[in-house]
Amino acid sequence: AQEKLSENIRTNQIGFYPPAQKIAVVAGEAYSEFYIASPDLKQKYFSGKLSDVKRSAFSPKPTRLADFSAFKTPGRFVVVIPGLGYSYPFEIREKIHEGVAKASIKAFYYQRFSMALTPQYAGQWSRASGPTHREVIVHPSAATEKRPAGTVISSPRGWIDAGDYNKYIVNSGITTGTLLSAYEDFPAYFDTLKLAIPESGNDVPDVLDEILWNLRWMLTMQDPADGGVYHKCTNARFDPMVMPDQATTPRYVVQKGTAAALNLAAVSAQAVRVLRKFERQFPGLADSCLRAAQHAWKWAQKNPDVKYDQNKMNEAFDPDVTTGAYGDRDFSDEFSWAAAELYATTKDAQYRNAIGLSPGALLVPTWNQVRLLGYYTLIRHEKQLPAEAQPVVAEMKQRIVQFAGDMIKDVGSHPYHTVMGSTPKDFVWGSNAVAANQGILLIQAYRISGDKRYADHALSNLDYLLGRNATGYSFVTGHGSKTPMHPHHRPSEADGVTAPVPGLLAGGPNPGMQDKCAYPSSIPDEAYIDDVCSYASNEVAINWNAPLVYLVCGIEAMR
Ligand code: G3I
Ligand code: 9MR
Repeated sequence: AQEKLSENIRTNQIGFYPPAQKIAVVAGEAYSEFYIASPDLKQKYFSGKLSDVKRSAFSPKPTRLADFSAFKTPGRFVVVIPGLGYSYPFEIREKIHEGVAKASIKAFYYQRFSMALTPQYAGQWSRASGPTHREVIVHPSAATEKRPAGTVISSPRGWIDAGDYNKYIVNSGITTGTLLSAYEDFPAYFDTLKLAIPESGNDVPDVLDEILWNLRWMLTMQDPADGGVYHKCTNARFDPMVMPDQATTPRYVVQKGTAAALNLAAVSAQAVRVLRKFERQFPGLADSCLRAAQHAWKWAQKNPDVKYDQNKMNEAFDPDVTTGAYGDRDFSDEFSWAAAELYATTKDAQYRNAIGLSPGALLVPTWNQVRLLGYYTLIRHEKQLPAEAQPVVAEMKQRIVQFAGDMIKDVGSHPYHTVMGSTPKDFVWGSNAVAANQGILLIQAYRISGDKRYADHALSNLDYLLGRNATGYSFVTGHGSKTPMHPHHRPSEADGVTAPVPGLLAGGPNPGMQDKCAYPSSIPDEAYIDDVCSYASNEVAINWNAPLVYLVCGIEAMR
């Protein structure tokens, strides 16, 4: 029969390592057989039966699985379901995710403020520099005696947060921390990874050069007089869909807050450990970071509950600021994370006492929940920590492995056979970062326990992001056959280039649908639309790309 391409056969659109688990998911229950063929369908290689029917509690759509893990031959293939059609092509080979790995980090280069992207490094996505942010205004909400409202300060560099042209300390925190953790966990992998960025010629790993672009900005957000940290560097209202060089409305630094101080403390304390190895290239920077971290920590101790409440701020001060709030209200996890980073760096007992062990259930990290970042750090540096820390670290290890065990328990009955989507609660704004952060947790559990099942499930969450999901999209721009073409990303929309900036992870299914765009479905795992209108499902964000970096680079590194 003449088979057709079917979007109802969903699998990783990039491909598989030869020995890895290989699964395609078939939407519907009408078919029972599958085979693996060459993309022109002329060669048939492997055949099998589909699994029994899987159903989730939150979707009426049944699925069956095609498991071709036993097929290990390198090459380019499709999955064929006789009568239904064939899948997008994929490859089987070693280093299969290397392209996505590099692109996921290079995406940060494309997000840089304060510099032009030249054709040499940015190809068709080259663009003029936006404003350098060397003249940023102190908003009345942030006024002090030394820096009264209207004072001009310099706050250059940093990454564009997402689809909008602002810089938020809270979101930079988890992003930069996650990238530093990727480097700390897999240094040998990153030491030789070349990304074709302007700094590629220096003798510093490219990923570290990229991280420093943002870290140096974060340091400018600290008020040297008191150690407090401004919540964000932003304009008053979101820019229209223009290129960065047209994002010229005034930028402000706004109110200091506890979350901002602790995010800077955590990230700069962590950076000290990495930068000590590059003292020759960056003389004094590690020391500056440590001073900044300690100063911010002290500010947070004196100001332990300063929330960023944008509405309240707007009642008291002009101009009103209506850009992203990142308004956390609970700082216990930020205290724990910052204390853990300061402790791992300094071994000073005052910080150990502030780490605490949360009695509640562990939570997968997100911008307002960072407790596990501290656990990961202490576990990573366990051997260098004083004896007094060992019992706490032992308990953290045990709890992470237990959490991972709970995560994978019922995967066998899930429609997409991934940890991601076990519960409809996974489908929040930025759900793809939930998948990636679950992947990080599973990798941590694997590193702690040596139990390979955790690494396999981390990989299947990557399969989810690259196409084995209920939308049928590979969510990384430019990587896969069906990928987002219209992300809510101002440069991609305004640059006149058909292809969006590559390597960016779209937000993903979000039944909240806060943008009120014309979603094709409101079922939690399908509530996604590839439309520039959709900032709630199709924006990109640095805190979503960073866990993708960790997941895909970690997996490549571990092979
Ligand atoms: O905290 C509540 C929780 O108690 C409740 O159970 C849950 C139910 O939906 O909602 C939780 O609040 C959510 C909040 O994120 C915290 O997770 C909100 O519904 C949700 O709308 C909110 O979404 C955030 C969104 O901004 C709107 O504020 C996203 O996490 C955040 O990633 C996103 O970030 C934006 C920036 O503001 C601006 N730049 C772009 C960036 C990405 O879209
Ligand atoms: O473009 C904005 C996006 O970056 C934010 O994540 C999102 C939520 O805060 O808001 C977007 O801006 C929209 C605004 O909130 C409402 N009017 C339409 C804007 C999108 O063009």
